[in-house]
Amino acid sequence: MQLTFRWYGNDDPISLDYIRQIPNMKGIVTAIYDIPVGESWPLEKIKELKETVEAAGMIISVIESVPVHEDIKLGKPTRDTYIENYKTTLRHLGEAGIPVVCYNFMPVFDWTRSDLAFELEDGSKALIFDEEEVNKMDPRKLSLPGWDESYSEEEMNQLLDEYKEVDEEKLWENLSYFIKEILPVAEEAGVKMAIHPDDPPYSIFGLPRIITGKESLERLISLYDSPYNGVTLCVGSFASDPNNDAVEILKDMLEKERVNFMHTRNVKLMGGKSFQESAHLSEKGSIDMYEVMKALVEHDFSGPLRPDHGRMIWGEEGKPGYGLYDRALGATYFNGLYEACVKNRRED
Ligand code: DNO
Repeated sequence: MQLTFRWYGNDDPISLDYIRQIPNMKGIVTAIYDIPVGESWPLEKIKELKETVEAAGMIISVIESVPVHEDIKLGKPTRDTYIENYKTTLRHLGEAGIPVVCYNFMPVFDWTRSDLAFELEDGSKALIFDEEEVNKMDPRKLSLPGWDESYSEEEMNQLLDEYKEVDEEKLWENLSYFIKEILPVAEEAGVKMAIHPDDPPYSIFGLPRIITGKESLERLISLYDSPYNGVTLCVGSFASDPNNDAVEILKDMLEKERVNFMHTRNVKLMGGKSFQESAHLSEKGSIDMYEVMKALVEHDFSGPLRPDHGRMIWGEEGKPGYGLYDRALGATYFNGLYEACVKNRRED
């Protein structure tokens, strides 16, 4: 395991110097945020970012994300231009020595929650998904921090209309087209692709969502048979659907050697489709993190892992899910589980 931390670039209130002080912190997960979705990333800008991170004594482990333009997901004729741009970005990232790219194929909305600062019983604040609240939300007026793009009401209306023609099978076709185009380039560039599951992993606002569980990951990897066509195994996203067994999904993908990036965050299922983002500790949520770490160690997982969203604790304010303190607590927790699992294994 290579321990990593997400950093939102120079505008992030959490500095690289602080991140480096978390024990065992090796890698940074970041992106270039000021290039419009669909345009290619210039090599110079990538190199600059890399130098900034390296000057702070760490490396870039993953780019999260290179966003996929909606025209690609919609399968519009203009997609080919955007796919060419994506390929250019991958070539440049490869040239700069970036080993992994995370992306997702969620129509319009990235991760979705009903409340970004829900007060848990211990006074900390967490992101939650309340099924009833989400059903009342108007997608045309929705925008959450951390998304790659937000739209004007008019653009949003148009996009939602266009998606009326795209059902799950059509979205699979469009994903398949994209993957078959970009994977040969990713292979050549030495950049491993890691698709992020849909969060939460089921349809919301009537939009199709397809990266939702074990079967869909198997279908995904069968689209292009290569270790470069892998996944971001976000246990928290998968576990948000009570029908998923996140540990089983993880083991399946580890066996098939397609886990290119790990997101470890816990969720507490609240009945129906509702859930809260809990502290990382197993007993605080619905995921057994010991089992997660044990599976990683047993499969000699050496890829990047980041403690995903944290709660806001100790009065910290900032980007919901991306404060310093609780994510750092998560990191030390995973360090502990990792050390125990590795030593246990040696004794066996
Ligand atoms: C939320 C993240 C997602 C993720 C993208 C990957 O905090 O896990 O926004 O970065 O879905 O493309």
